Amino acid sequence: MITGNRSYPGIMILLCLLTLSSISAEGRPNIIFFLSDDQNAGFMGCAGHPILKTPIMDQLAREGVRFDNMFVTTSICAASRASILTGLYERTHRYTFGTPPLQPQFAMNSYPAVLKRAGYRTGFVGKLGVGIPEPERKEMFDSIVTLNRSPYFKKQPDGSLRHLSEITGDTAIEFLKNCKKEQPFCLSVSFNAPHAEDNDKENPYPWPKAMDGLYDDVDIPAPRLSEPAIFESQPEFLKKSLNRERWFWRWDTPEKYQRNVRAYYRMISGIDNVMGRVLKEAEKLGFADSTVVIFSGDNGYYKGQRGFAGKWSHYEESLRVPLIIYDPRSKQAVTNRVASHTALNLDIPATILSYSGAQIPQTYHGRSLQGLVEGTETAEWRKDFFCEHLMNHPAIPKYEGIRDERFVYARYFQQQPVFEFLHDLKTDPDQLKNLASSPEYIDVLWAMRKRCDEARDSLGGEFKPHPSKARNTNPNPPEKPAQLKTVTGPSGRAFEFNRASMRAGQVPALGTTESFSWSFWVKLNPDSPRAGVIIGNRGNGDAMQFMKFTSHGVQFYNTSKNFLKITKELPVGRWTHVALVKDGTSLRYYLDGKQTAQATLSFDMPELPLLIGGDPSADEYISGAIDELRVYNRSLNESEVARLTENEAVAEGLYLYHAVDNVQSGRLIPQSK
Ligand SMILES: [Ca+2]
Repeated sequence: MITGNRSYPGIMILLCLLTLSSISAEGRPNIIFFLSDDQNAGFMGCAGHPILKTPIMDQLAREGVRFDNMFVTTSICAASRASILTGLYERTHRYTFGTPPLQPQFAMNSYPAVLKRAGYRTGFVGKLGVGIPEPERKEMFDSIVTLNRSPYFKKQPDGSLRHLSEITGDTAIEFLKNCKKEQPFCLSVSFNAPHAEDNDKENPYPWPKAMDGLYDDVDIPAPRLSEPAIFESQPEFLKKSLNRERWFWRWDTPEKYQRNVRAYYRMISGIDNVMGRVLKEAEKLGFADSTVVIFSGDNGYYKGQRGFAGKWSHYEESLRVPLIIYDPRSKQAVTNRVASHTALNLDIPATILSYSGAQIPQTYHGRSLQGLVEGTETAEWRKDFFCEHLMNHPAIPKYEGIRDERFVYARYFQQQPVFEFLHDLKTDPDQLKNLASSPEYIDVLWAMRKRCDEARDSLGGEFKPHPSKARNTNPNPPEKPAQLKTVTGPSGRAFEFNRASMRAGQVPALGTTESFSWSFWVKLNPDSPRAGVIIGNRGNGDAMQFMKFTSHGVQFYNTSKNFLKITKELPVGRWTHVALVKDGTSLRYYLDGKQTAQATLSFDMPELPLLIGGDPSADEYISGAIDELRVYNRSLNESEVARLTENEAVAEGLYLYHAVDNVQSGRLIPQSK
């Protein structure tokens, strides 16, 4: 029934050549840590999945140890990845979408920083997903190449398109080729796949070409727990949450469900294939018998169960992730095992450091799993763990809770009144009954509440909004004063951004035949390779439509399909006047009043909140100053653009105008004409 019989030969050889011993310098092993994005624990052949083909993951599990009670403490990319780097709970590291970057003391104790100090060559490839300022990055990584989706298919120098998973593999292989036997390495390979392309409702799961045809003939069974009554049993705030909203994007009709599940499976098989390529290269380079391989995921995933999509909430589908640890030096007697101990994303950095022999920082909340892998752990293991979700998002309710081996307690503490869940996994493994108000469970409820309070208080106390939140993720926030630094600009004062963004009104929908113009002065900070000006709603919720001006060019972005890039250098370190004129389907790009590029635009843009600045959580930010931002609802001609570079007013069609001379005591007053 399944077509596309594929084999991944590399690892077979890799895993058979383990008798020789040539561990790197001082006997310290190399480490390759693969992380997938939005893959629930069950989505692997070795975990019993009836359809998915994951031969490399399966082989690693056979030759290593698979943990079948592996959880994340916060089920979302940003916070979980920060926990994986730092060994800390979200409540302590305080990093998630929409917060300022990771604090330096946490970055400096992250596993790559410790390993680098210990003499390892540290590399990172793929989705970092955590805002880390440049100085700390340098202390963490000898080599870092961040790769982000949107779109998944990237144009190559020869004009062909290559899937991001393959590019991630190519880049990982490049890192390996530069490694030497004398210096141990730790390479973290963080895939973007199988995370959906959220802004593309038509084709949200683009898979690598190597997976074409796979699962074509498979009928995907309906998701478990998808009876409408199960969804209906949820409290209103979960029925209206993003878990439901995205279900309508992904899984709400049988046709969409079939198409999207197949595509999602191809993305998982696609990363499995790339893992095989990377491991084959490691073997070719002679690292096979000295390299510990770890595979995990950043959060679980609802694929239609309970009428939900995505992650975020407290159910098992959201919290459970894969974990496989393979050590080529392990004795055969301890391999091909499934460990049932409760393992956490927080344990990954302690585990990596333990393999390296480096000191595990005492501040880490997680523990090394090495003893469990080797079957030598003698200390008592955890019986429960704290879990939470603290991101500010209007459609993701915050919660905190405790999961032990029998009960799951979760309280959505910002509901009024606080909404509590209590599930008994022994009698109700599918968590269909909420026992929080059941008289027989009153003692359990009180005990779980107390345990939750203790854990919460030991990790940072009751949730408080971040004191210096970078941006408000509410799509309809009240206009808040933006605290901005002012500098001298080409016309009076200008405002300087550094990893901040500011909401400044709306830009109406831009139809293909309509005309518009943008004009502003910018001085990009030369020390910041990512510096750029983002105008649009990048990072503000899910839709991502924006114009981005960087030192390399302009991106006009609607979805991964509707994407236009003009490559033209924008000077850094000096004030430059930028104008982009949309004249129907034609785009003209002006620098300092001179037209430098032209492009044809063939898609619409919906109405945009005008957000000026970057998206630190996606590693995109502006570092530099902007002055005299004007948006016109018509196309400007060349002489009008020239007049703007002389700071002469061009009033006709001026739709929105921000001059920083309106800033009073750090408060920007939007002005529109
Ligand atoms: Ca994720």
